[in-house]
Amino acid sequence: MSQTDLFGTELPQKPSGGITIIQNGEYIFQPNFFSKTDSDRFLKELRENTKWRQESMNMYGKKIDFPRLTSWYGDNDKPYSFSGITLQPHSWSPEILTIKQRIEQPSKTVFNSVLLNFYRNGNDSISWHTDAEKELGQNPIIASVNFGATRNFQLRHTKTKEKLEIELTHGSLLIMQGELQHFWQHQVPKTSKPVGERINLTFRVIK
Ligand SMILES: [Mn+2]
Repeated sequence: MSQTDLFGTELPQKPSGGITIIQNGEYIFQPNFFSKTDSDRFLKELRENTKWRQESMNMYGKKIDFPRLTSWYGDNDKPYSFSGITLQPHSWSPEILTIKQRIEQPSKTVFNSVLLNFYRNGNDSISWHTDAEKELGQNPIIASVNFGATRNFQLRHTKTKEKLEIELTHGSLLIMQGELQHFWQHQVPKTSKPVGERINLTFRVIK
């Protein structure tokens, strides 16, 4: 059986759970890392218990809300800056700590911080960016956990403009590693399809 992309082109079969090597980067994608039961429970708990915030940025003197809610949890009080804002972490909640402990073995990493994003519907999104902030060090390992609606995650090579797409399903785990953050941008585009709520956690190591 082969997968096809949006244009009906055949894509190579990826060994489930293995490392996929791409030009200037590597990733591991496990679509069913968490069981359906666990995923349903985590989605509900994260939705209700997380200290969600509407962050905004200033653009030409106008306050622009980010098209998603965010929250930052972590080990320590090191502030973390991204997209022009600085966040102080909340202390780990039981459910976030459980998720962190479950993904550390496949990631071969002990994480000390996580950024959570709440995509309320298809109008919420994140546009092209990299997770290559200097606090994350050289070649950061980023583990992305997904609950709720499936959203399309796109990667774009900054030089060749090659594009890859991964459907981030309920309970999936995507680990990005190698030099990927230096050569590939990523985004979750808006969609006109009716989609439900999605919560994404990206675990990181802040140096
Ligand atoms: Mn990112």
